[in-house]
Amino acid sequence: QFLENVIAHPLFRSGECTTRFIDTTPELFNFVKRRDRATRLLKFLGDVAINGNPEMKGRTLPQLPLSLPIKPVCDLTAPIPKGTRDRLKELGPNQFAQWMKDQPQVLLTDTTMRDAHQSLFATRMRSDDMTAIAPHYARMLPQLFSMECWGGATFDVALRFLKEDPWERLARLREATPNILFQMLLRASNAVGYTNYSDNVVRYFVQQAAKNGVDVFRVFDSLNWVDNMRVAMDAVIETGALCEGALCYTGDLFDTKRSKYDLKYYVGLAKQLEKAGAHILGIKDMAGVCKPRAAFELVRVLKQEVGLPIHFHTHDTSGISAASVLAAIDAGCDAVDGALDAMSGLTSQPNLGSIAAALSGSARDPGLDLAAMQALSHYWEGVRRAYVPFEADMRSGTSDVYNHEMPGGQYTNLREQARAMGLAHRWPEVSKAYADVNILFGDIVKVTPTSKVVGDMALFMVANDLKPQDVSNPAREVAFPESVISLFKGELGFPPDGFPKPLEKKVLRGEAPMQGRAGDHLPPVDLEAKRLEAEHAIGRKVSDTDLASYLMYPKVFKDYAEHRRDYSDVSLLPTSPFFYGLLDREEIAIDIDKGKTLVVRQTGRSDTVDEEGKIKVFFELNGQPRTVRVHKAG
Ligand code: 3PY
Ligand code: ZN
Repeated sequence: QFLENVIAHPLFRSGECTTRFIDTTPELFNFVKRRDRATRLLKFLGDVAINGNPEMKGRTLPQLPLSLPIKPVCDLTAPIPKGTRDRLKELGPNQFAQWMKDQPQVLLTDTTMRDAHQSLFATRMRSDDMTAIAPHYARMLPQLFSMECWGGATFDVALRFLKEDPWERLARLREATPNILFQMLLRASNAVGYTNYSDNVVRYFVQQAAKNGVDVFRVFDSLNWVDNMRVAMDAVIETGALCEGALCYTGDLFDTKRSKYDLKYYVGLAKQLEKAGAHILGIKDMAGVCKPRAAFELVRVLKQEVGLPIHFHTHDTSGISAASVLAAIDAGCDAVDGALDAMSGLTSQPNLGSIAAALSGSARDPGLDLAAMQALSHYWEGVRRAYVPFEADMRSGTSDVYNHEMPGGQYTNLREQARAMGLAHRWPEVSKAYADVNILFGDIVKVTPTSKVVGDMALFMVANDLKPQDVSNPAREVAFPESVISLFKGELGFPPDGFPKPLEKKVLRGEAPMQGRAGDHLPPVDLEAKRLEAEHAIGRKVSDTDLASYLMYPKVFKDYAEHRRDYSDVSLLPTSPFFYGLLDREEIAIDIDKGKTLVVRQTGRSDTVDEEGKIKVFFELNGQPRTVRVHKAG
């Protein structure tokens, strides 16, 4: 605690302390008795019991108690079979890519732990639900190509809403599944954020991710600007990990009226990515608009034009994405993404179990154990029940996706944003405005973060009853959202043909957009100075991975660190008590360390508020009575 006292001391924070600081500051040696982890976790549970989890505010809660997810029967003491990660270690990335092309089977990625929940329930899946099943994956599905389990929105949401450390999630998963490649989604210069970072920050983030267990980096740029991907791609290649350079698919390959995104455009992009050093070429159909015919033609031609293995990713928003996946495979695609059955469909990926079953016995049979996939899916079915309040009220695929082109990973998040702004009932207008904004912006690639800007503008238009002609009318004053101004300035890069000039003029009020990459204008960040700044901000030592979090999201990380200080590591709680609190007489076990388990039982609560406005919540902790006093909010 001495170091924490030093860091927290006002004199130290002011930067004015001298070498005599320690000798002349006796209070540095005042050590407060820190409440132990169990007490802090009880405080959290008490708060949720009385005030609810803030995340649940305004949502319809499920019927409690929830039945627990059922884990498959699996001998977890059995040795872990070798998998793709062992092969990568053996071959290195170049030969591994060659192996991908040479072997006849189609390789499968399971996106359940990243894109599937990002797309189905606003990225809210907690680490506990993932780590509980990770050792089963290692033993039951060692033939998987990869597990996409990190990056994209999961980083931000873990810290901001779930109050857990994404790096700890990665470490726990890595320990449990050492044999299967872990894949992350990296937004190139935007890393896992919504804006371009300094080049050295992007490099630092990639190094930390590789060091802590990411093997495959799917790198994309939200405007398909390959020059803006090089820093991230070079950093990945330098770590020895697999670099999957992804082109984002948008529009319609066969729509001659929209020739901007034709075959020539994608072949050109793929060649640039190959030249930039990608080991794998990703086709990232983030909205799920790549129709079967387009998927076949794209893969067929790209297989001829580039020498890289191809990995196809899509979303099932339309309801027919499995047809696109099978078409891509027919055209020679090397690897495809899907989500395990219970986490598939709608805005998520197509059904991995069904794809595997459809291919079984064929020349390209992926060779996975179908029964194992079903057993794991059964577990996810149970997990999903706890997240129902975050799901969009969507029961079927919708061909409307070909109009709005909203990424699957954005859909539930944007609905969330609309809900928070009181616009839930005007969702059809939001989705129409989203399509209008795309046209206003010049028909751009929409994927994080450009998709976020389009979403912000769509919400802004609906909230302010603005029509596209109001936005483009030079005589009509419009207070554009900050993110729109930033986009037109070029802070996220540029589409190949720039933004439409008249709107650019209006948004930037005549100011010129920046020239070149944002990264060329952003000075390198002094990482050690930032570490010190972070330590001052949170009053404790900051690890390398903490620093990476702070560099991405300084305020979010600070809030998270405060939450952790007050409540300890809430990621260790099972999901139902985390979101919904314990029912009276309900008991849970919390594994706080290897071999150290807390048994917590909520025994009741006081009926009345005391003179300080507090309610007592009664627990038993390992059989001993404990009371938590909670301030009743509101
Ligand atoms: C993300 O960047 O989070 C995405 O899922 C983009 O599709
Ligand atoms: Zn996706």
